[in-house]
Amino acid sequence: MKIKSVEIRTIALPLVRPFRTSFGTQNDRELLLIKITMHDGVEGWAECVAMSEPLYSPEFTAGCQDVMERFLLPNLFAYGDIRAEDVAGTLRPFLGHQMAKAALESAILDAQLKLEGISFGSYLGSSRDLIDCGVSVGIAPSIESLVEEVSDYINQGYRRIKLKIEPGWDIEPVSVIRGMWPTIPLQVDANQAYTRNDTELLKKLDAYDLLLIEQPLDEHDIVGHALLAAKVSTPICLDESITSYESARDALALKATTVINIKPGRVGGYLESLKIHDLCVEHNIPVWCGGMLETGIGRAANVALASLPGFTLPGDTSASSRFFKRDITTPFIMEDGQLRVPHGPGIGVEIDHEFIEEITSARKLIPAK
Ligand code: NPG
Repeated sequence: MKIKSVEIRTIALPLVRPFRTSFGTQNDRELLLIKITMHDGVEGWAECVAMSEPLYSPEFTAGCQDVMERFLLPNLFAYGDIRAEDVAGTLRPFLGHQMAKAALESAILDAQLKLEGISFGSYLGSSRDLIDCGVSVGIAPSIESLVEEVSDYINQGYRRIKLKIEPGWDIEPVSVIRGMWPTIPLQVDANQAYTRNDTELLKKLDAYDLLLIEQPLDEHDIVGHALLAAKVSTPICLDESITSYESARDALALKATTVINIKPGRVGGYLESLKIHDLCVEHNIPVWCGGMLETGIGRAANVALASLPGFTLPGDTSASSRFFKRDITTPFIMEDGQLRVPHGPGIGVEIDHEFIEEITSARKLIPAK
C-alpha cells in the first residue's frame, strides 16, 4: 500500500462526569484522530491516545501532531509501499513518541485489514467473541458519591471495579467498597502517587483482597516496585513503566510486576502489544487491557486485543456510555458485563462522520509527497 494523504483532526468530546485521578481532572477528552488514505482508495482510521497535557505520559496532543508532521510522516511517505509490520522498524530512529507512532501504525493496519477483509481480532489472534468489562472509578468528592457511582456500575453489570487512589484517598474508600461488596473483583490504581516511604501504608491494602495495586510509584522506579512487591502480598501491576517489550521483559525479570496492564498507545502500537502479550503468556503472567478514555475507534481495537488468550483479567474496556453521551462510532454496549469483539474488516465499527465534523476543532490534510 502506498499512502496518498493523512488527515489529522483534533476533536473534543465532553465526558459524562469529570474523571479525577492522582494526576488531574478531565472534564472532556481532547484527542487526535488520524485518517490515512491509500492510493487504492482504502482508508484507515485510528486515534492518538495522548492527552492535551503531559500529565500521564510525556506525550500530549499538540506535541504528537508536531512529531508526526515533522518526522514520522515524511519517513512513512518516503518508505513507499508500506505495511503495518514495517512501521515500528522504519520509525525506530525517532526516539520515544510511542503514542504518536501507535496511532500511525494502527491507521495503516486498519487500512491494510480493510483491504484484505480481515478483522483486527482475527489478525491479532482473538480467542473469544465476548470480553469481560471492568470500569475505572475516579477519585470522588466524597465517600457517599463514590458508593453511589460504584453501585451504579455494579448494577449495570461491570465485572471488576478499579478505584483510583492517591495519598489521603486510599484505605478508607477501599475499605468501604470492599465492606459493601465483599466478593466483587476489586483493584486500585495510584498513577505513581506514592513513594518508597509509603510501604507501610500500602501494606495495609493487603487486608482487602485486591486483585492488584497498579503503578504505585514513579514510572522510573522499577527497583522501588520490586522492593515493594517483596513486602506486600497484593500483586503489583505496572502501567506507566511499561513502554515497550524490553521494559516489560526487564520488569518481569526484576519481579517488579507480576501482572501487566497493556495499553497499545503507551507501548507504541498493537504489534508491540502482541509481543508483550506473548512474553506474558510464556511467563504465566496475567495480562489486562488498559484504557485511555478512548472513543469507539480506539476502543474497537482494544476490545479486539483484549480477546487474546493471555488477557485473563477484565480490562478497562468499558461501554461507550461510561465516558460519552454520544460516541463517534456505533457505540459499544455492554451485554451482561461483556462487550462483543467487532467482526468486520479492520477495526470493524461504523464511523459517525457527521458527529466527528461537529466536534472537530482543527484539521490538517497532509498529502504524501
Ligand atoms: O476506561 O478508558 C478507561 C479509563 C481507564 O483509568 C483509566 N485510565 O491511568 O489507566 C489510567 C487512566 C488514564 C486515563 C490514563 C486517561 C491516561 C489517560
